[in-house]
Amino acid sequence: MSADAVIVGAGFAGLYALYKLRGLGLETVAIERGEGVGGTWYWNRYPGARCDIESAYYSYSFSDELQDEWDWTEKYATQPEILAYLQHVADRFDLVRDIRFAEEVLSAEYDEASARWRVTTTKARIDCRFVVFATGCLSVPKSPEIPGLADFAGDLLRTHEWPTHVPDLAGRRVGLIGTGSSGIQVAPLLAEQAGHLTVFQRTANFSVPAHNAPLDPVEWARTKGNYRALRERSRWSASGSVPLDIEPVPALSVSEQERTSRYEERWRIGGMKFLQVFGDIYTDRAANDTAADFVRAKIADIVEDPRVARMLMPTDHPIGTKRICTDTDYYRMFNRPDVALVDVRDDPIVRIDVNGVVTDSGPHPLDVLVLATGFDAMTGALLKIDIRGRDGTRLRDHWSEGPVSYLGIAISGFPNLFMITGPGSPSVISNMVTSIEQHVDWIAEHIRFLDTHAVAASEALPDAELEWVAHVRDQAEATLYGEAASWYVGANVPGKPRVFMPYVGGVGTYRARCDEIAAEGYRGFALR
Ligand code: FAD
Ligand code: N01
Repeated sequence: MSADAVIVGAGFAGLYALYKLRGLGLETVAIERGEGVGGTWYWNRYPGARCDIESAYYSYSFSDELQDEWDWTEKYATQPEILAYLQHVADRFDLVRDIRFAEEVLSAEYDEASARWRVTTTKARIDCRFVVFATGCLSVPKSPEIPGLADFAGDLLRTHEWPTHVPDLAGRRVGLIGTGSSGIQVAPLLAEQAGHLTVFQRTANFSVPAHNAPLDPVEWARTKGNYRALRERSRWSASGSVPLDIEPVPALSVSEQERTSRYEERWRIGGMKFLQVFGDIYTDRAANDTAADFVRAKIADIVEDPRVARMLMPTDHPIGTKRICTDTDYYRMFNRPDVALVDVRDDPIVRIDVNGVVTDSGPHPLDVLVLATGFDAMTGALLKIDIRGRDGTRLRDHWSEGPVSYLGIAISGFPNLFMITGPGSPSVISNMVTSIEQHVDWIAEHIRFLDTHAVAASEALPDAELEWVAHVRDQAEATLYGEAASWYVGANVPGKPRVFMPYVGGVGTYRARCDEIAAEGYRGFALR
């Protein structure tokens, strides 16, 4: 079969791309591995899964009607509510008819003579002019490298592929490996349901309370009344969401008392904005230490057993250089008599066997084991697909020393291929829905430009790519991000090249750069 454009993925990015490209009059088909729309919110159905950007902003802004008719119920929406929203979007804009579900894209090969891509899926071959990868930054789960995982005789659950029929946890011994955002969200709910919960922690993470609550109807009406202006501010903000943006004041420019009171105020508000209280948290280690110390003191206050509190205090990375977690009662959970914490740096996991997890100090028998062990982030989904560009160049080779791209959108040697929230764009450092909309709008305008100028193929120039990669690296090097062994640098995947992947210069700055490049007739692209 043939189409003008193939989109891979039907999450926030794929759905909007389908809407937008169809609006250009392109015959467009989307391919999705899952059996429904939603992407992240289709797969991650674990108890406690919810967004950490306020629902009012973690949603599309492209349609005033959609925005007006949808009401969120909580400050941070749950996974079922976000999934219902995305299903509503798919129905409302009649998107489903052009999505092929339960189908995986295996390869994409470019033919220079015809300037067309051949996309091969598990079910079909599709010949198309444009291919848009909306495959997600966090869509390829990563299993832990622990021997014996397959031997475990109990129930093995993964946060990323949480089953619809969950075994009853009541009275059972549950183990959890992984204390990133997913682990920290799911743990308190596991503790409530299980007979006993053992948390296996390798690296302590910083977490701030979400203070989730039902949306206040008066405040929600006020937000909706002013939605267009608020969205416009989000688009030009550093993080892609409002209302509390980064305060420019340096942390050490105010007295200790003032600093503590500002941290207290942000802690009371809760959520990711905690780190936006001073302008230099991400760039100055001494400033960063003040925020990290504040959170460590909070852990000491909340957790009754001082030994457990110490184990929970992160010391190996500046706060914020790994994605900060937001939680509901995570630290408090460790005061329960039926919850245990095992620090697997002190007491390493030796293997998993039929009965449970075996650490240096002995066996931990379990009925259920939950894995929240993260993702092969940002490049995983793209490199799983055999993508071959001009002259048969393989993306896996082009990226053998880490991902390179122009703007995180295009790749030299791969004409008419676009990535949404690719490495080199703000993506995971930002409110992803804002970044997704910006990318899709930009790509659609680019395609419109190609058509109005009778250009068959557009390809990022190698120099523009190199320059952009250097710019992304320089931006990151001006911050503390490099001090953490995070998934932002691929440190969680053995053998993955260590390259800081997201663009940290800010959503608004990035948007201005993209707009400027477009206004200059797509500087940095070869248009043939
Ligand atoms: P995804 O939602 O990941 O969708 C990609 C889709 O592509 C998937 O459905 C996948 O099955 C499909 N796919 C991939 N490869 C193929 C292939 N080869 N063939 C066919 N289909 C394929 N971001 C925020 O900004 N705020 C948040 O609060 C937030 N919370 C999160 C919570 C969780 C639990 C997780 C895991 C991530 C969270 N994120 C958050 C990041 C989140 O991934 C993005 O916000 C957003 O949902 C990404 O949308 P997407 O469409 O780009 O990718
Ligand atoms: O994954 P992670 P995640 N033995 O990589 C541990 C978004 N998100 O799914 O740190 C023992 O953060 C690993 O330990 P270490 C958000 O962007 C958002 O939780 O490598 N432990 C770590 O503790 C987030 O950042 C929300 O030492 C092992 C954990 O597993 C991103 O998704 C919710 C191990 C993995 O943590 C990823 O979060 C969920 C091993 N062999 C996700 N292997 C919101 O709240 C791995 N670990 C909005």
